[in-house]
Amino acid sequence: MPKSNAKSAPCAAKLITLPPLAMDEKAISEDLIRYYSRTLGRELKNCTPHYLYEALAYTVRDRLMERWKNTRATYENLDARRTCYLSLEFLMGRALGNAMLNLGIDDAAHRALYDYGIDQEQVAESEPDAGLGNGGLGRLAACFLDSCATLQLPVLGYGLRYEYGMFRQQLENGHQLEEPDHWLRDGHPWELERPEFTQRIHFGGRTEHYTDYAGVTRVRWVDALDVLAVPYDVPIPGFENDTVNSLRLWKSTATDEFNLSEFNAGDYVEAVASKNKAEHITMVLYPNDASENGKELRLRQQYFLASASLKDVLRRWVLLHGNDFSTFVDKNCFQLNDTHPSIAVAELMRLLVDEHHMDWDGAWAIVTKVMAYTNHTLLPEALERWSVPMFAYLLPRLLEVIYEINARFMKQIAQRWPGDTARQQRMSIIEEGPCQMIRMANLAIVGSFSVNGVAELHSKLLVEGLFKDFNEMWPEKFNNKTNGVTQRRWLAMCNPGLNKLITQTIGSGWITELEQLRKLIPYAAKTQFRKQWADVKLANKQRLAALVERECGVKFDTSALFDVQVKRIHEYKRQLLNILHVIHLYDRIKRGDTQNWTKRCVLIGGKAAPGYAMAKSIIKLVGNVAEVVNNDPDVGDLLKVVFFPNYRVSAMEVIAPGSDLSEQISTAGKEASGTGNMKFMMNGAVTIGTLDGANIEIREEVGDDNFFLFGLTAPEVDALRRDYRPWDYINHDADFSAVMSLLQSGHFCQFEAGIFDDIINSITNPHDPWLTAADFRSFVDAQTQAAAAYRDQKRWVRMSILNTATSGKFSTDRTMRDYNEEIWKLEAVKPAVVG
Ligand code: 26Q
Repeated sequence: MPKSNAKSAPCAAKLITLPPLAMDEKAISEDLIRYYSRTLGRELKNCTPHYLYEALAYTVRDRLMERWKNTRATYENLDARRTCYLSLEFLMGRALGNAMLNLGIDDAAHRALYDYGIDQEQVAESEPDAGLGNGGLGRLAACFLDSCATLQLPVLGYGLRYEYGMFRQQLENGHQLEEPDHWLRDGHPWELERPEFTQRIHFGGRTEHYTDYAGVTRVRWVDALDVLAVPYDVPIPGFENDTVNSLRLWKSTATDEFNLSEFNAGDYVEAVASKNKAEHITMVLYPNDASENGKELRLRQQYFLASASLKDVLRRWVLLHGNDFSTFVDKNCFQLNDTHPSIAVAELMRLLVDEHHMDWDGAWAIVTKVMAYTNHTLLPEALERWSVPMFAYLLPRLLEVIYEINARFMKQIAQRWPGDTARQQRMSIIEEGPCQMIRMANLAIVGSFSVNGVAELHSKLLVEGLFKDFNEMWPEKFNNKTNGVTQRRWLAMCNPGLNKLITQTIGSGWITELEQLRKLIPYAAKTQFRKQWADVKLANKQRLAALVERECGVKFDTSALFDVQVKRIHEYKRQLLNILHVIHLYDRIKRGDTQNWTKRCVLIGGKAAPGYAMAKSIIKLVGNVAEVVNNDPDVGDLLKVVFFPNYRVSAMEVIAPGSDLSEQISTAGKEASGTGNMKFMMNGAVTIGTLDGANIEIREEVGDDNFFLFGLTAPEVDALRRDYRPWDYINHDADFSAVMSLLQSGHFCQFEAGIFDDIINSITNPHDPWLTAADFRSFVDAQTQAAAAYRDQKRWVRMSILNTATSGKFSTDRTMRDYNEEIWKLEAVKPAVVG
C-alpha cells in the first residue's frame, strides 16, 4: 500500500507492559485535568464544556484501550469463530456516557466533575451524536453491537465512515429544512485510524478471460479505477466485563495514481480534480429510510462496504491459513443488515473464484454457508433493485457473477417445478422488462443460509407474501428474530432516576438480565413503591418539559398526560391519524365538551426524507395545528401540541423517560417491528397501538389490560382495501366530520390557502393504502380510554410499572442470544485479564 506503510512499518523496541489505569475518582480527576491543560492546552479558569468533554473522552478512552487490545489478541489467539455484521448504517449516538457506564466509572467521573464544579450534563451534551443512520435499522445495529460486547461474542461491525451523517432538521415557518451534519468537524476522539489495513476497491473497467499456467480459463477485472478504503476502528465496550469489540468504518480516499491520459496531456489540474469522485463515496449518508432506487453513488457505497469488508476478512484469513479455505465456513459468518450490503454475496464469489482461484461449486458452497440476511420491510416498493446497464458499467465483473448465480438457480427451479415459467420469472434475480433490473432481495435469499424477519408477525407475513415462493423452495432458511434494544443505553443510562429505584428494589441484575425486571411485578400493588415510581416519572417529565420549552418555546404542564410519537415521518406510520385525534380534542374543547377532561401534551417528532413531499406536508400540518391550539385562549392548559425539531438518539434519551403514552399506530401489516415502542415500554410508558410489528409481542408480554389496542388487523386491512370508502367513515361519524370540516375550512392554514389539500385528498381517497379513515373511530375511542386511565393515577402508575416489569423480552441481549443460538453459533470468549 502507498504511503500508509510508513505508519505501520514495525520498529524494534523493548517489550514494555503498562500497569492498568486506576478507575477511581482520583485517577480520573487527575487525568481529566492533565488532558485539559497539558494535551489540549486550555485554561482552567474559563473552561468550556467542549474541551472538558474532549479531555474526559481521552481519559475514558485510555481505559478502553488496554481492554480493546486484549480482546483483539484473545480472539486472534483462539482463532475464534466470528460474525461480521455488515450494515450501511450504525446510528451510534453519543459514546461518552455509554463508555463510562459500561466501564463502571460513571459515578467516579461524575464525582470528579462535581468536585471541580462542572455540570456533567453540560459536558455530555457537547458531544455530537454519531448520526450514521436513518432510524430503526441503523439504531438496531448499534444496540446489537452493545449486546454482543456484553455477551462477549466475537462480533465485528463493518460500516461506512460518512463525513456527513443524518441531516440536521431545522424548521422554517413549520417547513422542514435540511442542514448538513458535519459531525467530525471538531475531531472524533473515539476512532483509531488503521491505515495499515487499507484496501483497494475496483470500479468500472471491463473483464477479460485468460488461460492460466495450468490451462484453466479464468476471468480478470481490468482497466478499473481504484479507490482506497481506509479503516477507522471504534471501540464497543461490553458491560463491566473487560470485553471491547470493534466497529470498523471505511473511509474512501483517492489512490495516488493519476488518470494518465489526462496527466500526460498536460491536464494536471483535471487529473487531480478527477480524484474527487473517489473521495465522495463516503461523503454523505443517504437520508431515505425506504430505498431511493437507482442512485449510482448509493450502489458505489454498497459495493465499497461489501468489497472492503470481505477483503479485510480474507486478508486476515490468508495471513493465518494461507490459501486453504477448507475451514473458512467454521470460522466466519456474515449478517447482512437488509439488502443494502447484499452485493457481498456476489463479491465473495468473485474474490474466491477470481482472486483465490477456487472452482465455482467450491466457492458457492462457502458463500451459501456463511451469508445470512435480515429483512426489515414489508413494503414491496422498498425492495432494492438496480438497473442492469448501470451495474454493467460500474461493476462489470459482479454482473457476470450474478448472471452465473442466476443461471444455475433458474436450472434448479426448472428441475423442481418443470414448466412453471411464471414461478421462474417471479423468483429470478433478474427482472425482465424494458430495462432489466437486479433484485437484491432475491440475490440475498439465494446466497444465504438464513433469512429472518424482525418480529413474529413480520416473519410470518414475509413467508406468506413477498417471499412465498422462496419459502416453498427452502422453508428451512426462514426464521424470526424479534428485535430488541439495549437496556444499558435505553434504561440504565438515559433514566438514572428509574435505574436507581429499580436497583434499590430488586438489585442490579437486570442490567445484564432484563427478565429480572419481572421481580417488580409485586411492587405494582404497593402504594409506597407507586409513589416513588410516580416521583421519578414526574422528575423525568420536568426534564422533558424543560427540553420542549427550550426547543419549541411551549410550556408543558407536568400534570398532563404526555402523549408522544417520535419516529421517521411516513404515511404508513400515520402521524396523520395522530394529528386528526389532536384536532378532534381541539374541536371538543371549542364545543365545550370538556367534562372529565384529561390534560394532554402531545409531542410529535421525526425527520422526513428530503424528497418525500407528503411527509413534509405532515410536518407542516403538525406545526400549524400546534400554532392554532397553543395560542387559543379557550384551550389554555387543556391541550398543548408541539412538533419537536431534529429528533435523534440523544433527544430520545430525554423523551422516552419523560413519556406517559407511546403512539405506535401504523397500519397493521406495515411496520416490520418498531423499536421505539420497546424503548418507551422499558421506561414505563403505556402503548396505544395497532396489532402490528412487535406491538403484538409487547401486548402479549404486558397483558391486554395494560395496552390500549385499536384498529384493523393485518388480514382486515387486506380485505378492506378491495372496497374502501373513506367518506362512509367520515359521514357516519359526527366527530370525524367535524375534524374534516375544520381541515377543509382552512382553519389551520388561514394565510396559506390550499397547502393541505394533498393531505385532505389522501384521507378521502378510496385508494389510500394506509386506511387512515377506517381506524379513526377506534383510535379516538382508545384515546378516550387512555385518558380515563390516566385520571385514575393509581391505575396508571400500576400500568406504567407493569410495562417496565414485563419489557425483559425486548432486550437485544435476548435478540443476540437468539441470533447466536440459531444462526451464528459463536462461543463466548472471555478476554485475558487486563494488567
Ligand atoms: C435504501 C436504498 C437507497 C437509499 C436508502 C435505503 C434505505 C435506507 C434505510 C432503505 C431503508 C432504510 C431503513 C429501514 C428501516 O429503518 N427499517 C426499520 O427497521 C427497524 C429495525 O428492524 C424496524 O423496527 C422498523 O419496523 C423498520 O421500518
